[in-house]
Amino acid sequence: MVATLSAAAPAAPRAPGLHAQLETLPRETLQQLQLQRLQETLRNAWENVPWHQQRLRAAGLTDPRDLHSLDDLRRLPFTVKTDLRDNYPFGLFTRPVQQLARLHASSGTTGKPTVVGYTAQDLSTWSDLVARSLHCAGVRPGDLVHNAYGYGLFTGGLGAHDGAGRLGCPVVPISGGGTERQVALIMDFGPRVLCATPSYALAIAEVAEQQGVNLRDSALRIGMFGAEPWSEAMRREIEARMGLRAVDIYGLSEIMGPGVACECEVRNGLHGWEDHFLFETIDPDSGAPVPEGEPGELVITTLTKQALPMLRYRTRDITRLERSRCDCGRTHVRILRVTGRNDDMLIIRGVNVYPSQIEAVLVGRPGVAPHYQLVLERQGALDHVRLEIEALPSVNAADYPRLAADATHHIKSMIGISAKVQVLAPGAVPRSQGKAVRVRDLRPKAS
Ligand code: DLL
Repeated sequence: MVATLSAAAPAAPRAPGLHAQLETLPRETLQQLQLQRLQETLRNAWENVPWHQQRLRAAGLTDPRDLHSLDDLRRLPFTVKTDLRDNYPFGLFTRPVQQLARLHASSGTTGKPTVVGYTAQDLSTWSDLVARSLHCAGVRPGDLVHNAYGYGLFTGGLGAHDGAGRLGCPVVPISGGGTERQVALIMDFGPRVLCATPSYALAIAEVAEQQGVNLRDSALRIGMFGAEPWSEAMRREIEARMGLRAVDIYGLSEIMGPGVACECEVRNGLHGWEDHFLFETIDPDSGAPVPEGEPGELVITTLTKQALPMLRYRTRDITRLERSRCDCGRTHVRILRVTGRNDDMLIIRGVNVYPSQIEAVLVGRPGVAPHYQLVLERQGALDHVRLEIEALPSVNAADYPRLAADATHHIKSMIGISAKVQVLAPGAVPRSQGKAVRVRDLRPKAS
């Protein structure tokens, strides 16, 4: 029987969680723990990373113990991605690389990768948090996990792998790519859980359909999807084609990797694990805090990371924070679906647009496949945006102009922009094996 909620008595948690006590800590207790851990993090950064100490001194701190409340966090300077690049490769680590257990890196589109390091303790914390996230999404010990996140320097593969292991789940470490084989192993091994980017999950579904395999007949029940923005429309599409429950999992390598936040069964925002991280949202232009519930750039401070503590890291991800209690009983903040990155935002004739908004309109439209790319071009002095969409195989080429007109109309009425839509034949939009490339910038590079 489902417990009814009443305003007077908070409902007993329906999903107590893997770390039940920690996941339901009253806010005051959580904040005490956060302050204590923040002070320790600051001391670690101050004493072991000259760069941090210099910047904290410049911000007016004379001693790392000079931080007495969580509100004092605002006195600390932000850290940005270029700070990691400028200190490449190990300049922000608190200890020599010989004392670390692992390195990961994210490949930048320009220049050097961003390198992140973990102590053995950091890896253990990470596994705990991914295990907690998987459990929060409904995964249970013994569930077979098909892990199609890329293994290697990307944090997705090994992060999900270790977390599943920590929960007591056997893992198929297939990594990304070789999509026909993925389909065969899903049918033969019977995993209950699929870990992949949402765009790659869709690519797996498509190949299965081309092979005449119905993944709805497989044992898959839960999809742990993240590493890129995706829409509710995409969630419905994947759920319909794979017959599973699609859950959003968030993270970034600079902070840890997957498992910084994850949806629970209520799926009304992703629980950001506040015993390990502090979450803020700021106005991306002014850096000022935005009121709770308003969209802003997510800023994260780590509270337990040893090798690479991060102070007020600007993620460039745009989201909203909700601190009201979730129906699941967890007290940790809810980070609403990340709609996109600040740097992915396009300004089309004065209107700010994220690719995921376009996706939300396109996916599920009759005759249109859920694959698309935005192409940026320069014509004369002006930037132009072309939207390439793909027709379903069942659509006759003579109907492409009608599809284009239909998409143009819906994008105009729902997002407010006039897009130039081009309909391509089935298969023409490149398929992802990891993070999908949604924007192709063909504009001449500034010299
Ligand atoms: O993508 C870590 C990860 C792996 C998360 C597997 C979830 C699952 P990075 O490669 O450093 O790390 O990329 C981090 O990806 O700042 C967001 O812009 C985006 N991102 C990650 N998860 C989500 C999500 C991993 N659930 C960057 N929704 C982040 C939207 C996401 N964007």
